Amino acid sequence: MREKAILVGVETTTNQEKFNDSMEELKNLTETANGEVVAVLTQKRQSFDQKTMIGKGKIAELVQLIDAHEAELVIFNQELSPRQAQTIEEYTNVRVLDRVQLILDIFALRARSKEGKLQVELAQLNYLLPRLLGQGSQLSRLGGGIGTRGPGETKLETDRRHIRHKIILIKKALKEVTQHRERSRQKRNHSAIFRIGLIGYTNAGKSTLLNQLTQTDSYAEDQLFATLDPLTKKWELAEGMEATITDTVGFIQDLPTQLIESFHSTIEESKDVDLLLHVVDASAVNRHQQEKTVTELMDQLSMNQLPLLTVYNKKDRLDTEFFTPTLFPYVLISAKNKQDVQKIVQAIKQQIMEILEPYDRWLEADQSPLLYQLKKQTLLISSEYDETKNGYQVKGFARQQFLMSKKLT
Ligand SMILES: Nc1nc2c(ncn2[C@@H]2O[C@H](COP(=O)(O)OP(=O)(O)OP(=O)(O)O)[C@@H](O)[C@H]2O)c(=O)[nH]1
Ligand SMILES: [Mg+2]
Repeated sequence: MREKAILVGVETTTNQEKFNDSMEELKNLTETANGEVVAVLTQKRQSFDQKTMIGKGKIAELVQLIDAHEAELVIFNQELSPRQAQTIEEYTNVRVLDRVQLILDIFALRARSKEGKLQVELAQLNYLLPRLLGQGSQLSRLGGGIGTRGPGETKLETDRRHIRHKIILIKKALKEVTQHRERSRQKRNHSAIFRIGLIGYTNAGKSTLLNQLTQTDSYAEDQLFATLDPLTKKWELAEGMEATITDTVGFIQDLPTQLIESFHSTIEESKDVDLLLHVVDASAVNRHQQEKTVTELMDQLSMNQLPLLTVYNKKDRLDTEFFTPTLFPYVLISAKNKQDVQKIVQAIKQQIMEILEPYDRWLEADQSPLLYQLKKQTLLISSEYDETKNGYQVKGFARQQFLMSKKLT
């Protein structure tokens, strides 16, 4: 059963540019959280109302809407202060959430790994803590439904002290998981494998692209935040070179800061790559806004130094004649089209050739184990056997480190 929700948004002079898109996104988010949007209430104001965000008159309108649609909850697009949420609840007698809580709820639904679950719980508790103004009602309603889910919901204590204690425990557990991850990351660093990371706005098609490239079934769905935990898969180029591709959680506008902090270690992981693929839904009406959100977050997370290839996706939904790219270098593809996937493979190869060092060497015939290594661990472009000299002329691209360790420089 989908819960009936009413969305509320306040348009001010500071947010008017993004307002419609962000209301549309709030609707998608609500549906992703298994809610049904029965009505949308918007209002233009100079500034937010201190007590109720939307003011008394509009609250009365909201109450009428709730009655008319038998709505079970109200979701505000703006972040509510604890007192505002409480006041609005008193007027409306239904559950009141804001955008941050909704996003946290979706993350709670989606988290699969131990680390992901801990991160969501930490973010939820951090959000909850300043909101516990000693009112018991706030927590006693944690029974079920949108905004109440989370790994720790049943154990949530009504007491701030308890929550603080819990935060400490989670941080400790998280540290252990992170250290474990760090160890395996270092192990991976020692191997010369080329690492590719996927980033992009939620629903852009990252998981679909990963599946197409690696021909496996990771979790692709037309839902926001289908992927929460990073997922690394092995990928082999036609030339034989082995690489890994890591899928990550999709970015979103106004990503709550609590979340960015909680997911730091996951995001750190996607910084540890040789090449970033920024997947953009080229058919999204608010494409430019989405691009901007991602590039700004990349700046904030100091990811802007990494080699980057933009993948404009969902070409099939687009009149390509009128398509103007904004980010370079780029490829325009449909991740659902097998031939297009070849296009992106070519573009990735081009990037690899720019990132790695070229080599052009002679190998004696008895060096065939090294030839095998060159095939697997470097981008071997050609290897020509010369009968008279009994050896191979090999050309390709490899890490400097690799070339040095094999004395190929
Ligand atoms: N028409 C069309 N749909 C696509 C294409 N690529 C992906 N999709 C669809 O877009 C939706 C989202 O794809 P995902 O691969 O789950 O997107 P994502 O970027 O991994 O999303 P998150 O994990 O939520 O960040 C799915 O319904 C896909 O089937 C494409 O080239 N064309
Ligand atoms: Mg995904």
